[in-house]
Amino acid sequence: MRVLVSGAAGSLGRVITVGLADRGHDVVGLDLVPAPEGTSFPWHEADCADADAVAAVFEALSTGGRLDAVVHLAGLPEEVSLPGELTSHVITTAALLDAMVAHRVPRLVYASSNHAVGRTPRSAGELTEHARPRPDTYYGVAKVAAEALMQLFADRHGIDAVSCRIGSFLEEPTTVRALATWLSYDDGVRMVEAALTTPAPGFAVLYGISANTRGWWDLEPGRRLGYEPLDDAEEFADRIAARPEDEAEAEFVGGPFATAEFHRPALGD
Ligand code: 15L
Repeated sequence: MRVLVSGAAGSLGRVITVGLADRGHDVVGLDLVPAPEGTSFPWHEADCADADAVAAVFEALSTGGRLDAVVHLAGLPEEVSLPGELTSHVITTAALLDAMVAHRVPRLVYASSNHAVGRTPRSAGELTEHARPRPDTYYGVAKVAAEALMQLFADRHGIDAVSCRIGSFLEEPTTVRALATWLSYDDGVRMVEAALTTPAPGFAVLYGISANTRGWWDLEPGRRLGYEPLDDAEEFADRIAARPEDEAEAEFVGGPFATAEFHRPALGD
């Protein structure tokens, strides 16, 4: 498939682009910054929050053949202000979806986050795809809104849009929480490839974690889309020291983002 990957220079992007290229996909990188040294696929520098810049990238790409999908990984990975989060996650998703409609690109795979449902208490039991939006931060609010946009464009324009609510995408888990929420690099590539290739998903949500022994997020929605995780954080368990924060981080899906440390006004300081 010919796939445009936004946020290609980011922590997710660097892994996913190489993984997809290794699996034979024709990857095109898109980021605010130049391609990392040694990048062997085409690259466009643009801000995904700038709709005109995004439209220009799609226009340039249209001369090189059909684009089959967009993998949208661009966006701040942490909590900033509400306006900052909305720009970073909602406006970028909107700019890409508008360009996809204009150029008849049929599929979007999105790096959403567990923080869209991060305030769901652990005591509620298994976290399923039907968990209602329950963000833990403005970051989570923006992920919820980006998912809503995907649903809207799926309904209005028939775009297949798979939202991957990712856990902790790390080389290895480093906290007790991550023993449950870890997404390994290899499983991350498997997840994105499944979301790209599964037939006609419409709008769908999956939980992006590995097959962690301690996981409590439902893996079935991903399996239905062809995502079969193979790694398990448990192999790292004996290297992880307990911390005083572990208990509070275990209370809600979003871990530290759901604690009082992140409480702040929606607007202003
Ligand atoms: C995310 O979505 C964030 O981008 C990252 O900073 C971590 O908080 C991660 O989730 C997580 O929940 O571990």
